Amino acid sequence: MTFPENFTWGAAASSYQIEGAKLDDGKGLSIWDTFCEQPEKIWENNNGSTACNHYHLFRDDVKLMAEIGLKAYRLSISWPRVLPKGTGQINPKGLDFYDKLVDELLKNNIEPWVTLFHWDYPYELFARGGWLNPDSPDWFAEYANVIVNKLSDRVKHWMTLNEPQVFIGMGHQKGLHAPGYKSGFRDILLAAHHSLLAHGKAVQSIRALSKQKSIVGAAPVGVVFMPQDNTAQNIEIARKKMFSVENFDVWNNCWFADPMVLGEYPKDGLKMFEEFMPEIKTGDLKLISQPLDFYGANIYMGSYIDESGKIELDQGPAYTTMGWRITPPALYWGPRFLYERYKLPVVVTENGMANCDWIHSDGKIHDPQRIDYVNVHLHQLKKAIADGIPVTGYFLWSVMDNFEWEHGYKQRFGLIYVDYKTQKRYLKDSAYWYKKTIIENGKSIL
Ligand code: GCO
Repeated sequence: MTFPENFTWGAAASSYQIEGAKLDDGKGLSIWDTFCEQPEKIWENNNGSTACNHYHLFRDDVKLMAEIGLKAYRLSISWPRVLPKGTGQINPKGLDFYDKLVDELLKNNIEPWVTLFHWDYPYELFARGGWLNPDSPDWFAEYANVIVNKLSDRVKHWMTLNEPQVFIGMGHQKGLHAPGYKSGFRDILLAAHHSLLAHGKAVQSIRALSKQKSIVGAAPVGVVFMPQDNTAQNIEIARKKMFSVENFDVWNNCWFADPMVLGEYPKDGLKMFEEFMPEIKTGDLKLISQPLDFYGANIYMGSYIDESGKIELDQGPAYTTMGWRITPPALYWGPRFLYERYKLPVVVTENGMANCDWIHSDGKIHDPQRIDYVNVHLHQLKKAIADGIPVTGYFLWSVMDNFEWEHGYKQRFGLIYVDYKTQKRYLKDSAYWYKKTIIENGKSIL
């Protein structure tokens, strides 16, 4: 059992969570800037205005990534940094930042994997209706064109949207993320449909304008269900659960992935949501289902399913500081079920844990929990590979501690510890462990 040669060992972060530089060099506001301006939305009223100051410290950060030995870095682009109003006028200095970042990564032999949208939507476009506006897919296509034109001579790997389940579900339905809406279900489905059209248009743009052969996917969150045991019957029960739509929300796999990959909305969802469905125009699903090269899955945990199809909760679970249960087989069943349904090579575009890290009295950051978490998850991933599931990469979330959305700086996910007061960085024990794992191509993952 080994990891394939050329396996992509990476780590990830996103623009709003690390860059800071809220208004530097002509950047426009994003809905996360304005959401954080509202009192009580974020833990201790934290915000991403400075975050890790990566905008100014990116060269040092790339150096640390190189020291960890990352083969790839998954970054996202701040749309309003490049197009301050979302469309129209380009901000050359904003675009230049990503240009330099990509160069710096390549100089250090780190492959950039670029996500076009990781939630920092331009405020100006939000004021015009955001994802509810029928022009929103075209706005996104215009933005994608700018980025692809600028970076595709060096960037090969692309992801369109990060976790539509979350920016629609948490942002438009629950109101816990920007823009903070608690909309009715009709608006949820409309915004979701527009984001799917935006995905399709962005894939078209990447294919049409890339200066080299592009490798394209999206990064939805994998909502993973796992069987109690390996009996065929229980595996089918978990699989069925994993690809059903059961609630009036978008927290499932197929509402986004089925249209993207299979070219149709799931039938159970269509039936359940019938009353609230937006108009689906001729050609919409064809546009949405542009061929993809990989399925990016953000997987942190899964739920065990009992024989009657219900979620089984163990007592006294192991959990992270996010309160998330630690369930390593999610990294076996998730990729396996996703591959069996969508037939695309899987890249784990996020996996990791928040831990209570601090600088210990010996000046180091000992995070054995994270080391073990990643170890046991990689073990399960290796098992999936051994069972014939084509998994081609793994991105640890996150390369560095950062602004964890409504949790602010309370949660630390990084391989690199960030002292936000001084902006000093320290490699945690897990970073050294990951370095060794990468060098050995995962040989010690048993
Ligand atoms: C997500 C986001 C990340 C989070 C991470 C931990 O995919 O939810 O991509 O921005 O920080 O998942 O919650």
